Amino acid sequence: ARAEMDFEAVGKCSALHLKPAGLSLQYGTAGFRTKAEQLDHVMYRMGLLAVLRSKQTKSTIGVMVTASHNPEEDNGVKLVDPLGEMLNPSWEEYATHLANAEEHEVQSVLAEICQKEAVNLHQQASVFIGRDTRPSSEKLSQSVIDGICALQGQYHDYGLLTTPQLHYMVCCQNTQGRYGKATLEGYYNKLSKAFVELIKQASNSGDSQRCLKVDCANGIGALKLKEMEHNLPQQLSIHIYNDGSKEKLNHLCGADFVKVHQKPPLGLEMKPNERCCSFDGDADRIVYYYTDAAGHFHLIDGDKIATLISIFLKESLVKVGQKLMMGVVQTAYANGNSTRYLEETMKVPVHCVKTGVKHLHHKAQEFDIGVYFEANGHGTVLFSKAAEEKIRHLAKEGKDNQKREAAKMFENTIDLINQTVGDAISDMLVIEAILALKGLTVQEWDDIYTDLPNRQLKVKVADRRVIDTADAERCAISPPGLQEKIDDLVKKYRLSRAFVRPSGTEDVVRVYAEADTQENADALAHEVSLAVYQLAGGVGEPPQPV
Ligand code: G16
Repeated sequence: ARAEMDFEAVGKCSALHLKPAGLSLQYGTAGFRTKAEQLDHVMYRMGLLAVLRSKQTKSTIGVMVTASHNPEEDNGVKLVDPLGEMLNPSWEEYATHLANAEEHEVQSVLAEICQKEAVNLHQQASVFIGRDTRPSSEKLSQSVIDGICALQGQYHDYGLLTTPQLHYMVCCQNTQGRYGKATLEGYYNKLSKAFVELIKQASNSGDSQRCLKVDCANGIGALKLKEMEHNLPQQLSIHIYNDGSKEKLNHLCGADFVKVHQKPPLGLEMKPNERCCSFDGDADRIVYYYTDAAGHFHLIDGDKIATLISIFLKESLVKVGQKLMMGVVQTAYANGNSTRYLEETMKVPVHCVKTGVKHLHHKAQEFDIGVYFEANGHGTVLFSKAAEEKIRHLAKEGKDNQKREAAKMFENTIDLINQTVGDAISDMLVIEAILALKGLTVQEWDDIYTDLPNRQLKVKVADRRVIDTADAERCAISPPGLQEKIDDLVKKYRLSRAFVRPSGTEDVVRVYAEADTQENADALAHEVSLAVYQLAGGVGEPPQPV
């Protein structure tokens, strides 16, 4: 009864954030995502949940209002745990439960969570809030604030932020500033200082200016990159495209569009061999690309980013004279040739996990240096505490001059990386620094290995939950017969592979196929899509050939 009493204010306020009848949502790959107009009650309730999580962990919790790569009409919300990681899985379940509770159940669900997790309601609560540039985001973040206030939590609203910036702020706050200062200025200063130090060491750093064209998906990345620009050195000349002043968020542009369609974004003119990159709608993903002299488009995705960074870190370790255990974490979407290159040529252990940064992050924590990237460009590098301390110690006290200098470079690399989550701005600077230091052109980077031709498609089905997968999503265990069918189709082609999985951010089933030629990858993807359509309850027109 006491718990019920504590939640009295919650009930009153809930009436202002009613759940649409019959609506049921799931905390998916990256939180809740759906049409913005269906999310008001979810935002309010996630404000409530963030307060409980904050009280339980005695730490600041983050709430980010964004739907990242989804269309502008959608929105979403995800919670950020104390060290800047994604919300703990058991709390994801509470989030789903709370979001779907009927109006009269909200208070008892809160009481149940408090009881199960031994939440001390007298404990102070603190929540950081950030939002992307969607038209619906401001109002929805106000609903989050209503939820926080209904439980008397403290909050700091950062307003417009990239998702990784919010993760960064939360981590800084909970490490009492050891990770950095929990302000935008602190973020810009830490990254730009590390970047400046690194590219000072590039042999041609003084004379040549490096140009980079950046497609910001008409999103938050444009605003934040502009804010940061004056902190960056002259040597890097950034040209921002799709800054949101004219066109719609993510529409025919951004990292997801470029990756999935394997073509340049609208609104960015490319001259042959110019280095270009795209952020996604909340700037946690990045992909690079260029067109060659013959006009062919070349995509450099998350797998090639992971490879470049791994090569650099491996070489750096040799220079520092340290043997640290390095591993790379990928998902089923990783190009077969990237995995082969990493394992066979670089001799680095590679692990495959389920889609979703939280899964990659978790696995990467097992190494001294864990490099993780999804093929879609979402990723970062994690350094174990021991590894980081060792490098910092060597940078300060190392006896051998050369090794000490190498350790300082390594230290700057660590500082340039946002270890809380994938971060397009940070990843971009890491890549630019590595290319400058190694004197690599974008073509030379691309030529490290050749991607197997591949194709990604989406299939609409009545209920995507009928598809269940195993083995890091590489095998469909339901509906019956689907995997057998995929196996038969894959056998028709050389160097082929295909899998299907329900998306955790959109109401579709995703299909991935690769094979020896683009025609074969396209044909295989189409045939697998038809199998999904037939065996998993496809709706609308059957999938058309690519
Ligand atoms: C989110 C997740 C990523 C995931 C992507 C697609 O990205 O953070 O880990 O790869 O969704 O997920 P799904 O295939 O389940 O729809 P973002 O950039 O949209 O937040």
